[in-house]
Amino acid sequence: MHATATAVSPASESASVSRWTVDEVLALYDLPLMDLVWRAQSVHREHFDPNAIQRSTLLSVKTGGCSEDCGYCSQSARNKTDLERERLMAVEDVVAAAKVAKDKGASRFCMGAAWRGPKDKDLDQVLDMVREVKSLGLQTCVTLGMLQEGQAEKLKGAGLDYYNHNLDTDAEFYGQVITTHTHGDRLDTLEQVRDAGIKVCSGGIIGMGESRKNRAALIVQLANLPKPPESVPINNLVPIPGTPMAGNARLDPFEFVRTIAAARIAMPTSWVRLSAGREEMSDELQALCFLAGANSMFYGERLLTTGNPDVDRDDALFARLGLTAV
Ligand code: SAM
Ligand code: DTB
Ligand code: SF4
Repeated sequence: MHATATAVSPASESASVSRWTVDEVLALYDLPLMDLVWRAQSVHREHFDPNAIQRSTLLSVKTGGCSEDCGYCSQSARNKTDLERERLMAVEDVVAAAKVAKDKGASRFCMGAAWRGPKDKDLDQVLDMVREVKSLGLQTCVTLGMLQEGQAEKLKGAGLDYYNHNLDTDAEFYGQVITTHTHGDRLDTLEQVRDAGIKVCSGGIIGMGESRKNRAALIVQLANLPKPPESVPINNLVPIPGTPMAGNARLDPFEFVRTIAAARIAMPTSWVRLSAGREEMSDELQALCFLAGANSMFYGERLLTTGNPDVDRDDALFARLGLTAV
């Protein structure tokens, strides 16, 4: 028998902290889809305008040649992908791309680097990028890998709004995807970001061969952080030729919708981002994701190294659904 729509709520709840268990999130996944989506949409409407979607544009400012062995990633030097490596971009080229993103209607510009973590000399150049992009009136986000002590404070000092650092998958499954760093390392960086007063962007990837229980556990690990991330990207694996995950079976799209809904319910005040994998999704599937509580997306023709829907297609989708960009 399925759980009823009202039977599932976090085990302990106080004004500021809610603690979810994996069983509770699994019970959400087990709801009939209509009950789950209805519940997610109800929670969503308590905290957000249901027709407003936040749009971030991504730019890979340093591409490929990464020392880490993340099994999904086109940019790991260990994976035999045909990606061209590129050095850290010049600040003026980054600013030019940010201006284009702003003119097209993005509110946040997110700069990604294929590093295990930044060296201090490279960080100085990223700090200039952050200052200049911010001065255009855009929110700023960077994703640079693991931070060492003092680096988060420098980013905060440059005016950084968000740091993206995904937990990516359940702690239990992590070692089957990545061996060059640990889930605990990711948590350490998230703590440094939080302590420096930068907003946290952290989510994960599904479709990597993990179980539904792993997916539920990832959501629990995000929701039960000392403070849930302000922004939670949910990525559908983009299978990249030359990576160990190139041949992964495609996840049932409704499982993706269920994951969005579970994230929305477990993290009611976070922005949940419908992230990688959108290019392959129909407009109808994306609409279902918004109904399930997604209220953010990547906007612009490229993610980091792979494609994203054309701006024209997204603008048409917004018009068809009556969505507004924030
Ligand atoms: N090196 C930094 C790090 O690992 O945090 C920043 C860049 S890394 C590419 C940023 C995120 O992109 C990863 O944590 C992962 O969630 C996502 N990602 C990378 N490759 C992906 C793929 N093939 N499909 C879906 N998401 C992917
Ligand atoms: C996130 O969660 N997804 C973005 C962003 N944060 C950095 C990256 C998606 C990358 C997809 C594969 C690629 O383009 O290389
Ligand atoms: Fe490197 Fe990040 Fe890709 Fe892992 S996900 S290989 S750390 S760029």
